[in-house]
Amino acid sequence: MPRALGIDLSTQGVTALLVDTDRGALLARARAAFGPDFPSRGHPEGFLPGGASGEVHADPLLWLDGLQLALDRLAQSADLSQVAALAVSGQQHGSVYLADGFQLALADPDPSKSLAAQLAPFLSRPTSPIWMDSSTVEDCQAIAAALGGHQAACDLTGSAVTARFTGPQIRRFARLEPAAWSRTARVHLVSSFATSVLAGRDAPIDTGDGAGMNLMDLAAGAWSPAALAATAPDLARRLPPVVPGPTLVGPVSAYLVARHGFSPRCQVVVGTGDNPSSLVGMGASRPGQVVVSLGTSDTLFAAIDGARADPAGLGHAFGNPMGGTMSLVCVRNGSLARDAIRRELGLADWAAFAAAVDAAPPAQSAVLPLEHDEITPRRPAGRVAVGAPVSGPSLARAAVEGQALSLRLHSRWVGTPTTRLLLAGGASENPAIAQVFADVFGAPVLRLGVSDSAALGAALRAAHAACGSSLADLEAAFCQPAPGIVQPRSRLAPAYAALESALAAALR
Ligand code: XUL
Repeated sequence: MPRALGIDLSTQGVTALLVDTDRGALLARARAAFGPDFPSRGHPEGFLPGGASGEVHADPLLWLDGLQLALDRLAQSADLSQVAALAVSGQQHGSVYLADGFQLALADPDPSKSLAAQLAPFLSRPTSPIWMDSSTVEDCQAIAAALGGHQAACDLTGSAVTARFTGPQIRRFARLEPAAWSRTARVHLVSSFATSVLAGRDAPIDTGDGAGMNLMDLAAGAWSPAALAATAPDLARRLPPVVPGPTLVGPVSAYLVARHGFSPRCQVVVGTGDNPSSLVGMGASRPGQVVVSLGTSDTLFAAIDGARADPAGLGHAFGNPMGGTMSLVCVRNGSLARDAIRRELGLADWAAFAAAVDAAPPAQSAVLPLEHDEITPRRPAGRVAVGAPVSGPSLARAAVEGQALSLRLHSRWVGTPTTRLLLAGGASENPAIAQVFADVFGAPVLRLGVSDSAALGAALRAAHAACGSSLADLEAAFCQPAPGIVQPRSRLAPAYAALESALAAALR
């Protein structure tokens, strides 16, 4: 009876999901939240408050403590000795810097002590920059110049040189802290770091997460010597190898066997980023459907045929863990902006917000609510309004329409028509928001029956790569949409097309 475990290390916590792939059943779920579960660490949202130059870092030792707590909690409701395979999904772009000797610390930790305590002496940088960091503007310019400009960088790596990506983060560190850089023997991503710890050996990076670094030749699925040279001295020897998604890393560590009760035969599959993992967990790893995930950040992603790059340099192309590539558009002002508008309008809860969206007439105006500086489109905080003037509670509808129209506009480079839209994330449960997305994209909207799509994707990847389960069977068992398809209202299409053009013009 193959049991597969998916572990998602997100910005705010760790979610572990155990599934039985024969019965198509979810067996157990456990979660550790970095803020509420570790109040004395003082990171209520899971990361360290922003620095003066846009730095946003997190504590990699808190990630390890969160991982252990989630496994302890999972062991209370499930027998971990029955787990046949596991894989990790990690928030993308975050990086961990380790000094020589870390391999030994990984291979032979003392089961009576925490992983964090034993790995702490091997951090050559005490904190990890994460995806919210925007401190690398100068480094992005330098890397882009060395690679022949942003367009050339995008053609090579799948993305223009992007502030939150790991390459620019590495360059800034090597430039500002050369002594610490010279002590750094290995740079890991969140996914490959956690995978290394679980497998007790230095793990590779997959092409899904590797493409979020501006260091990988996307078409070749290998590190690009030119990008490495443009980033930091002696980078090649500090990076683990890059491998395709279905690669086995080896059995779990002796530590996991002794401390958490895993079988020594449990296999670890290479980790990937949370967006590539969600692509699998949503049952969307083959082209044709588009996923919109409405969370702290809103993301839009889809499997794509061949390799493509966004000529505007805002969208990204990553490796698809199931083969080929995927697109990603990431918007920083997601739930944060919706929530700011809800509070501004004095709406007590999301039901009241949905009622305000429903009460206003559709496709009259669009407001792009940027509470913080935005990455897609690249703009300072502030609101961009098009169409009829907006007042009072109709701002709720105009803001959701503005967000949906902007995602539509900034994903047009992908080129594939949207046959159906899979909506995920907290706000997707709101029927009024789902209807706006159906109308704006002109496609039926479905919602996934199971939440935690990143952790689920990790479990399905583990079962596929290590237990030989077929992807089609796994999708049929775990990725069925919830009942109720939201159909688009085609009569609104011309008005939304006009608003999208107006928004494009206003953003130029
Ligand atoms: C994607 C991105 C975020 C992070 C955090 O490029 O920056 O979606 O993966 O979840």
